[in-house]
Amino acid sequence: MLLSAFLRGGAPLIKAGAGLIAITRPVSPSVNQCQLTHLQPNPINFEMATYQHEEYVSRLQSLGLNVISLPIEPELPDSVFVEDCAVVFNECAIITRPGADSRKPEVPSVAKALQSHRHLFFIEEPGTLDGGDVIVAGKNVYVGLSGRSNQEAIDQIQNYLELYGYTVHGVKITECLHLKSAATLIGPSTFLVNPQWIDASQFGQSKIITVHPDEPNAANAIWIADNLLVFPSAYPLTAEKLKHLGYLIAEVPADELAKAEGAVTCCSLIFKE
Ligand code: CIR
Repeated sequence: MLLSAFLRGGAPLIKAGAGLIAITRPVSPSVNQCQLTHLQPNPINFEMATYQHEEYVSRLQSLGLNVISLPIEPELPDSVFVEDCAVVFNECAIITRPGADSRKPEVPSVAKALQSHRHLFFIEEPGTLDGGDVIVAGKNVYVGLSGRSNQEAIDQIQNYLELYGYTVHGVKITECLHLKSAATLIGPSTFLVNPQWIDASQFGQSKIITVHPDEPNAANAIWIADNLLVFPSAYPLTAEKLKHLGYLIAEVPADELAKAEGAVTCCSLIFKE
């Protein structure tokens, strides 16, 4: 891995994303018709959302990731949230069957983009799965039993991944859209968690870091490598805590797409080349 140090915004970061691909897709102009589960409609400024998304993409590029941008999907309001369409492992990828019907047409273009990189497995009816419900921690795969992802999908994932030695765990969450709203992996065995939305004992003996209680949405971070995180700039108290713990933080503006219940992990599919 290339570890060339560089300076941006005064903070020393490392180009730790070399050797990683990130699939992204621009914000759809119909984003205001997005699915909403826990939020009331709040007008999304398309130009601002696009600007913030471009900042996100350029930050991934500056960290060394090879970004593949899929064509815009003007008719699919939630199509910027590519994370929900697939889960990519080192050995294969699982193409999801999103829980919201309006999101199912987002999947084929993501599958097409992945087919030259991984062997593909597909979640079949009656299984439903959003990629935002899946955390891969080594050979443990945690799947949120949310309003979008069901036990049938978990059974199919277990079946596909047994071959590669993974163990799949169904995880209970409350009051949030996806497992990754409540928790993300920020180290080989370290989770950033909002304990109001998940009982972290479900992650076994892992190390747990909690978000600041005033920032319930701050548990969604992208762990690139080593101790480097891509983190939404809207959560300064949790960011400060993480910096004190030794994390390097690449902060990105993400508040416009937060009105669509999206966070930083949702906007990319990141995997080893
Ligand atoms: C939805 O409800 O499906 C979108 N409005 C937000 C999806 C966010 N995706 C994610 O957290 N992985």
